[in-house]
Order: sequence, then C-alpha cells, then structure tokens
Amino acid sequence: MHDYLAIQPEVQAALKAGRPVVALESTLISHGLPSPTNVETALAIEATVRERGAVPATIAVLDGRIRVGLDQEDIARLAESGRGKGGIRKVSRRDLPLVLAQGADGATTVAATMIAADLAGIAVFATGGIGGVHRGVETTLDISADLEELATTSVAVVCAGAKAILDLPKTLEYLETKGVPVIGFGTDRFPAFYATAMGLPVDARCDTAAEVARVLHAKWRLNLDGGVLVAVPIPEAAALDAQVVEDAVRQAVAQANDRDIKGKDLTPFLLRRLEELTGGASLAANRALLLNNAAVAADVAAAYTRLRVETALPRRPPSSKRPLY
Ligand code: PSU
Ligand code: MN
Repeated sequence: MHDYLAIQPEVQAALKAGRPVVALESTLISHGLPSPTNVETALAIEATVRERGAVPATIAVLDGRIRVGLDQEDIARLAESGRGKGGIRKVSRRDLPLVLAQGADGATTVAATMIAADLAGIAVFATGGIGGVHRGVETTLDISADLEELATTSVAVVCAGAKAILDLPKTLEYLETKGVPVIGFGTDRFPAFYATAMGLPVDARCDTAAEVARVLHAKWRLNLDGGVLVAVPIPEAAALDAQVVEDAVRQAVAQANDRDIKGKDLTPFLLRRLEELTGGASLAANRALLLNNAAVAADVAAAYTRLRVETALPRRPPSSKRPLY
C-alpha cells in the first residue's frame, strides 16, 4: 500500500473481484450539511449503495492519508468538526499535497474525491451537487476546481446537477469546452439541484444505467481521459419551487458580496445561507436527492462492471495519472 493511500479491505476486495463500488465525498459531511443530519445522511447514503448491491467507499483525508472507505467512527469524526470556524479543512486538488504533508485531516471535495477514486480504480462516484462557475465570475474568476477535474480525471460523477448559487449556463459552457459529456438521467434538461427543470439542455438523455455505462465504455475505450457528468433530477415529491430557490440564492449571493466572502469559503457560506433562507425544506430535499443519486450510481457501477466483463476490458478505466505503486 502506498504511504499516502489506504483502501479499506472490503473496498479493496470488491475492486479486486470486479464487483461494483461507488465512491462518496466528505465535504458534504463536514461543510455541506449541518450536524446531526450530516452523519445520519452519510450513513443512509452508504446503506442505499449497499441495498443496490454495490460497496460504498466514502473518501476523506485522515491523519495525512487518503482513506478510501471509512467506518462509522471516521464519519463521525468528519461530521463533528462542523462547518466553518477552525473546523476540518476543505480539501480540493490544490490542498491535497498540503494536508498529506502536514499529516492532517481533510474533507474531500468532488475534485479531490475524483482524484482518490481514480487512484483506487473506482469508476463511479455519487454526490449532491458539483462546484462550477460562480455568478459574478467576470470580476472574481471563481471557477470550481471540480470542473477542471472533470476535464481530466476518468471518473463518472452522478449528481443532481448544480445548485443555482452558480451560473449554470457558464458551467455547462465550461464543461463543453473541456470535453465533458453531460448526461441527463431520465431528462432532456440539466437539473438544478433543488429544482428539476431550468430549461438548459443536456448533451444526451439516458433512461437506464446500462445506457450510461455504454457512454463510459465508449469514452474510456478511446482513451478520452476525463469524467462524465450524470445529472439526475431530484425526485418530484422532494423538489422545491424554483422561484423560492432563486430568491434565496440572490439574497445569499448579495450577502456574500457584502461580507467579502470568497475563495473556498464561498460555497459553504452560500449553502448555509440557502438552508437558513429556505427553512428546513432545503435539507429534506438535499437528503432525498443524495439517496436517489446513490441508488443511480450503484446501478451505473453495476452496469459498467458487467460491460467491462463482457467486453474483456481491464477493471479500471485508463488513466495516465495513477502513480506507480
Ligand atoms: N455543491 C453543493 N453541495 C456541496 C458542494 C457543492 O450543492 O456540498 C461541495 C462539494 O464538495 C463540491 C465543493 O466539490 O462544494 C465545491 O467547492 P468549490 O466551489 O470551493 O470548489
Ligand atoms: Mn471557488
């Protein structure tokens, strides 16, 4: 085992046997959701992945090692450090070498979780929302490292689209420039996290996990390194009113500007304000879409695993970035 990477034995065994594994991120535990919803939700996501016949691998940095697959104690440790002030570090691509060198703990963003999943050989990853191009990018240049990671790292990211705290048209433009296919799962329109329809088209619609698996197969068979974004609409019953969300977003963005909140603190600040502004409603919606995405990701992982066996492909998608170990 590499000094910097520790894969949980259950996850390692599943990968070795070619069974489906779903990677899960930890920034949503430490910075995205309030306590105690965060622990409960993280465990419920893992349970959903298991119910659908896949092995969950929640990813974080603990004591200076990238850990792929966590136990309940680890998850509690990530959760209790809480959001904001002096809490656990939010780790994206830039931060990984820093926390590893310091022997510190960190919650991994979509970008850092993709890197870890790729190192471990996990092809499918479930989360809530990805980072993207922020509103006001013209003056701030704030573009999440998640987008650049999707451009280069060969992992499929199953999400509920992106939150309207972002500039969604610009986020999709960026993904197009970087060659990242955006699939609508059972939809022709890019979902906007809490709200289902925002009118922006996706690149392709897939109605089954098997169809998604064929896209992954085609992309990586051609050595077109990079991710695929699978956007799953929030279940209808859990969706919030689009106008209510938009009003809350405008308020939250204005407050962030007033208080000069930027950089890695911006996304957690906006998420927290949005939650306060919409009342508990946004939390319930968040939980519902996370579980839904986990189920879809487990199905995609199973379908992709089957396809690779049928076509005698190696278990892992190709990647030029894996270290030699
Ligand atoms: N969007 C959400 N919930 C989240 C995040 C984004 O709706 O919890 C987290 C994810 O971990 C994502 C990160 O990778 O925020 C993006 O942060 P930044 O914009 O600083 O790259
Ligand atoms: Mn940013």
